[in-house]
Parts: sequence; C-alpha cells; structure tokens
Amino acid sequence: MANVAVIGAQWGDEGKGKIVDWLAERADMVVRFQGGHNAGHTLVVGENVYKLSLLPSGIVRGTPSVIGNGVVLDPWALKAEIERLAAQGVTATPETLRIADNCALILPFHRDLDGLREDASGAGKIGTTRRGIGPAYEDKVGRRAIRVCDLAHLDDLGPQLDRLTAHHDALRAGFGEPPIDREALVAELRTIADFVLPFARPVWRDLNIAKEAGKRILFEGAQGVLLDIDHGTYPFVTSSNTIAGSAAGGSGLGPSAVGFVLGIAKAYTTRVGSGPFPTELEGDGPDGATGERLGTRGHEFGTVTGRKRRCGWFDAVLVRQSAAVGGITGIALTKIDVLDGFDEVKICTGYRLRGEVIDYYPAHAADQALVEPVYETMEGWQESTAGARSWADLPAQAIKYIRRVEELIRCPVALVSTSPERADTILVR
Ligand code: 2SA
Ligand code: MG
Repeated sequence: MANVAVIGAQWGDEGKGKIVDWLAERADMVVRFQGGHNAGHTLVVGENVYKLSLLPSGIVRGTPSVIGNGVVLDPWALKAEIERLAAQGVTATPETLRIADNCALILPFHRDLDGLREDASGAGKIGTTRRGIGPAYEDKVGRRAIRVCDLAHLDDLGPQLDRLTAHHDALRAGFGEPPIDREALVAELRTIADFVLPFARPVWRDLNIAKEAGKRILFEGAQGVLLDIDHGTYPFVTSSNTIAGSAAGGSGLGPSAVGFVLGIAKAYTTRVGSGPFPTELEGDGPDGATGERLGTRGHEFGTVTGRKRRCGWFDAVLVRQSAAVGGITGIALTKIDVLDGFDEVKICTGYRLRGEVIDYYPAHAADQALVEPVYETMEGWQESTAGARSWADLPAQAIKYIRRVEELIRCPVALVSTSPERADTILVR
C-alpha cells in the first residue's frame, strides 16, 4: 500500500482528524510535517473526545508518531498537551513520540508578537490563532531560530541569541515592549529542555529506515491548501506550505515517499479568521440564515480557539484549484449530513469578475475579494444521511450531489464521511 498524505482542501477544519485517525489504524507511523499548535484535530473514539493541536493523531491509538522538522514547536504547549492527554489515559513516551531535533522552536516572545501585531492591525488583521506561528517561521527562514537540538547546548547559544534578540528587541521597541530578558529566556529553556530532549531524535533517519523496511507512513497535514503560504488567499494564510509537497521536505523523506494524497473537503465551505470567502452566506437576510443553519448543524467553532467559523456553499472552483496545486489524488468529502433537509443546495462552479466568467481563483487579494460566485442549484434531500455507512444508505439526491461535486472538481471522491464517528465512513472505491 502506498504511503498516504492527508491534507485539507479548503481553509482547514475539513474533518482531517477523523480521517487521519481512521487511516492511522492501518499505518505504522504518523508524521506531522508543517504548522504547529495552531492546528485543531478532533478525534472521537467511542465516548471519548480527544482534541489535538500539536501531536500527531496516531498518538491516541499508540501508533508511533513523529513531529517532523517542518513543524514549529512550542515546547510549553507540547508539555501541556501531553499532560492533558495523560489525564485522558493517553501516554506519550519516547517510544511513541519522536520529535525532529532540527525543528524550530516557538518562544514566548513569538506568541506576544503575534498578538501585538494582530491588535495593532485593526481591520487589516489576519485573524491568526495568536500562537506565534508566523513569527517563529520568520525566525526560521531568517536563520535566527533556536531549534530543538539547541536545547542540549544552551551554554553555547551566544551568537544565535545575539541575532535573535537584536531582531526582536527592535520590533518590541516599536510596540513599547521591553527588550528580551536573555537570562530569563535561557533559564526557561533550561527547565523545559529536560522535558523535550528525551523525545528529540534525528527523525529523518528513523523515517528512512521505516521506509526501507516497507513500513506504511501516514503524513498528517494541518490547516488547508487555501491557507498555504504560496497558493492560499495571501496574505490571509498561515506561514507554512500546507500542500502535500511539504510532506517530503517537512519530514526528511524524499517526494517518492508519498504515494496517495487524500484531500479532505467539507460538503460545504467554512473559514475562520479574516480574508476573502466568495460563497460566504452572511447578513440579515435569507443568506445569513442559511449560513447560520450550516454553522449550527455543523458545530462550526474552532477546536483551538473556539472561534465561530464563517459558513457558505461548496465552492468547486476552490477545491478544483486545491486538488491541482495540492497534488490531491482523491477527496474525502465530510459532513454531508449537515446538508440534510435543505430544499435546495448550491454549488459554486465559476466566478464573475468584471463582467467575465473565470474558472479559477485569481492571485490578487483585491480580485479575490471582488469575484462573485456563479451557482448551480440542485434539489436537496429530506432524508437523513447522518451515520450512513454504505452508498446504498444515501438518498438519491445526495448521491447526485456527490457525483456532481466530483465532476466539477475533476478529482474522484474516495471517501464520504457522515458523522464524527469513524465507523460512519463510506468507502467509494
Ligand atoms: P496562524 O495562527 O498564523 O496559522 O493563522 C493564520 C491563518 O490561518 C488560519 N488557521 C486556521 N484556520 C482553521 N483552523 C485552524 N486551526 C484551528 C482548528 C483553529 C481554531 O483546527 O480549529 O481553533 O481557531 C487554523 N490554524 C490557522 C487562521 O485562522 C488565519 O486565517
Ligand atoms: Mg481544525
């Protein structure tokens, strides 16, 4: 069986947690390769609900899990999440969790800066998770980051700390913040190092050994293609590449390690944070009521921050584009049951921009905000699809809808998910 990479095909929150959990059972290793604790993956196992932000989903079932070098790691958030899971009976040990020793760290002043910038941006704010993700990646690319392996050499941080503090002290002064207290920072790092270092390894070696031994590796993406730093709705994006190509670079395995790319898409669309959203249903009129209905039925609140998600109809233009740039080979369509009971359902098939109809999402932010969706309206279905486990359990209209989506996005639907329970999954092929 080919190694699978799971990525979001929209703006995140497509239901990756459930699908990854479902696939993790068949995998020998689960690897996260980008993002940080801004992700929010919810796993429902029987009566228990697990909310993961940083740890790979495999951890819940004891599948060896890896945090790859492409992730930015907040060591305090790591400790808190491991302790939270321990309270739920899930243990992370150096056997079940391995962290790349070349991972860049998220430090307390990254989180502060994320918040300070957001607060200062007014209407122009990105709507980040305020976890320090962007500032940490900036320092990584700027070659100033402190990495996991540095935790074993805290007495030798000198020149690295000089560059890091020189950069941040100037930024902080602009916000009226005091300079970084270097001694306090090193002392904090010393305390957390004892917790993190037992998990730290050259994971690229472990992964390559596993690959040679024919082990099945599952790559767990976070966020979604429309939040990709290059291909997303820039600047309203996250600071990493969320496409499947990142799985190679963010883990230390070459591109040939990824066989099948499963893109996760909701049967409608949601977005949390700022930025353009062509099919958003908002306002005081009937559109707003439909958006509210989707949000209520779909429980559309952020896993990490609890933020209310914006809702709208399925946008086939966006998912077609995500499938193309993301390298997606098959789609898992989730939350189809949220569309139950609508008289009619709509799918966006193109955009109108300055009087012209286009079949792709333009790059410029102003154009992205300007496009108007062109809809195709389909008859809805009154029967419940919640909990359906086979194609035969689905109403005819729901099947028609799925088939039409498949046609429009030019990518096969491989799975349909009908509830958060992992057994409630239809394998299409
Ligand atoms: P950041 O914090 O720098 O990555 O934010 C930049 C943009 O990326 C969006 N973003 C997300 N969108 C959806 N879900 C995310 N994770 C959590 C979840 C979100 C939550 O899965 O529920 O709990 O609110 C996620 N992470 C980042 C963010 O909204 C910005 O638009
Ligand atoms: Mg999420």
